[in-house]
Amino acid sequence: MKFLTVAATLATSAFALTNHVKENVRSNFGEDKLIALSKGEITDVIHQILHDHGVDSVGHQDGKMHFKLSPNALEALDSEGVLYHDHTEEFISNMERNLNSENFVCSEGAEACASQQLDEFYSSYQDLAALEARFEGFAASNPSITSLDSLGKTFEGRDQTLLWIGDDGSKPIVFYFCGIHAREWITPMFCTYMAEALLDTSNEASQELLKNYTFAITPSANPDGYVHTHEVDNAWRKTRQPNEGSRCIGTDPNRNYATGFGGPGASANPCSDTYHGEFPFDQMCTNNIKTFTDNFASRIIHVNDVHAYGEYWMSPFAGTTNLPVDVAAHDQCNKAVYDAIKANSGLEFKIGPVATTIYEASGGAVDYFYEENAIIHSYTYEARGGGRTGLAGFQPPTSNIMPSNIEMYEGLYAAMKCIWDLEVEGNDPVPVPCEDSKSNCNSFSCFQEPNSCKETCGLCSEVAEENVPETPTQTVVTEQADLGPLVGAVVFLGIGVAAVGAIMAVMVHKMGKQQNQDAVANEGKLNHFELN
Ligand code: 0X9
Ligand code: ZN
Repeated sequence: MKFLTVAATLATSAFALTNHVKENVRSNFGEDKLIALSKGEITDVIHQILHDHGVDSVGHQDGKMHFKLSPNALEALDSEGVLYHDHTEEFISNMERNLNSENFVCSEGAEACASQQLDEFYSSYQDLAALEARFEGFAASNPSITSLDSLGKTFEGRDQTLLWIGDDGSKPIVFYFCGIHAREWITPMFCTYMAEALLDTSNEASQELLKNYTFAITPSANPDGYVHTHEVDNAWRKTRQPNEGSRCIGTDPNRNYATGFGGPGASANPCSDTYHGEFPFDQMCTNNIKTFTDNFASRIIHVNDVHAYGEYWMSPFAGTTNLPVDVAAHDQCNKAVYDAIKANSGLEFKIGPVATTIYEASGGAVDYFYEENAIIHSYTYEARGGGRTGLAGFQPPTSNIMPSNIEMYEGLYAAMKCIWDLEVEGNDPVPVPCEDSKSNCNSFSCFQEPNSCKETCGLCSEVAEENVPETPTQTVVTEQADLGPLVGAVVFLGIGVAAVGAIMAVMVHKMGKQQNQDAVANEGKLNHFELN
C-alpha cells in the first residue's frame, strides 16, 4: 500500500511530545481521586452528590463504576460516610507504566508511522498526524471506492476527517466515529483498523459488507482534544473550546446533543468533565456530526459512537431508563454482537440500553441519532479496557490494540447481518412471551438474568403491545455468531437484495417507526424526552 507524503508540518516530533505527556500524568490528575463503586452501592444520596459535583465517570469494569472526583465531591461523600475503594495510585501508576513502555506511541514521525505494516502499525498508539496520514494512504491506494472528506472544522481549525468507502449514492450508510472522548486512544485505532479491514480485498466478510452498505468513518471526532492528550494531558476527555466566564476549558461532547440536554448525568459546571455546554451543539465538533447525520438521516442504517472502556455494546436510551419502541430489535442485534465477540475473543461484552446498563447520560449522541434522526440502529461501543488490562483503560497496554480491533470488527459484522435481516428482509423480532401470556419480556433481559427474568426485567408490562407479532408463525432469526465472519459471509451473500431496494426499505421502515413513535408518545405509553 502506498502512502501519500505528509506535509512537513504534520510530521511533528511525537517523541518530544510523548515525553512531555509522560512527565505530566501525575500533575494533570491534580488533587482528584479515582474511586470505584459497584452499581448496587450507588444510593440516591450518592447519586445526588455525584450529580451535584458533575462527577466524571471514567469507565466501568467488573460491575464497578470508576469515578474521578474533585476534593469537594470527595468531601461530600466522606461527610455522608460513604465507603469507596480508592484506586487513584493504581490508575496513575498504570497510566505512567503504559506511557513509559517501549513504543507505546509511535514516535518515528507521521509518514514513517503511517506506512508501517498492519501488525506494526497496531502495535503502538498513533498520534493524529499518523492517523490522518494512514487515512490519506487508504484514499490514495483505493481511489475507485474511497473518498476523503471532513465532517467540518473544529474550534482549533482541524478537520474531523471522514473516509467514505464504497459510496455509490444509494446504499444504506454505516457511520462510525471514534475518539469523541479525547483520551480514549484505543478507539481511533479501531476506526482506522475498520477502514483497513473493509479495504482488504482478501477479507470475504468485508467484501460482503461493501456489497450492501456504504461506510463513513471518522477516526478522530475530537481531534483538538486528541492532540491535547498527546501533547499535554493524556487524561483529557472534553473538547478544547473555551467557556466564557470560566477558567475551565472544554465541554463533554457526549452531553452536548439536543436530546435530553442538561438532564441526568450531565453537569452545568464548565469545570466538570461532563459539562454539557452552554446550549446544544455549541461545540463545533458535535455540531458538525449533527449536520452530517441530519443530512444523511434517511440513508444511515446504523451509527456507532465508539468509546472506551469497559467492554460494552449499548443501545438507546442513554438519557432515560424508559425503553424505546425498538427495544426488541435492539435486543436482537445486541445479542448478535455479544455472541460474535464471545466466539472471537471470549470476552463477554455487556449489552443493553445505556441508561440501565451503565448509567444515565443525557444529551448524548446515541439518543439524538435515535430520536431526532430516526436511526433505529444507533449504538455505542465501549472498547475493552480496565480490569485485567490495568485501570488505565482508555489506553490499555498496546498488546490489546489488535485483539480489540478484531473483536469489535466481528461485533460490527454480526450487527450488520442482524440489521440487514431486520430492516431489509423485514424479519421483525419476536418478543418472548411472559408467563402470564398477556405480555412480553424481551430476550435481552431473560438472557442477562435467566433465572429472574420475569421479576427483574421490568419489561413485561413495558413492551408495547405493538411489538407483539400478529402472526405467531413470524420468522425467528437464527443465530449465526458461532459460524464466524467467513462462513457467515456465505449466508450473507445469499441475501442478494439490490441496494436501491435496501435504501427504500430503510426509509419505509423509518417512516413506520416515526409514526409508531408518534402514536406511542400520543398515547402516553412512553415518556419521550423533552426536546430542547
Ligand atoms: O459517559 C459517557 O459519555 C460514556 N462513557 S465513557 O466512559 N466513554 O465516557 C457512556 C455514555 C454512553 N453513550 C455513549 N457511549 N455514546
Ligand atoms: Zn467516552
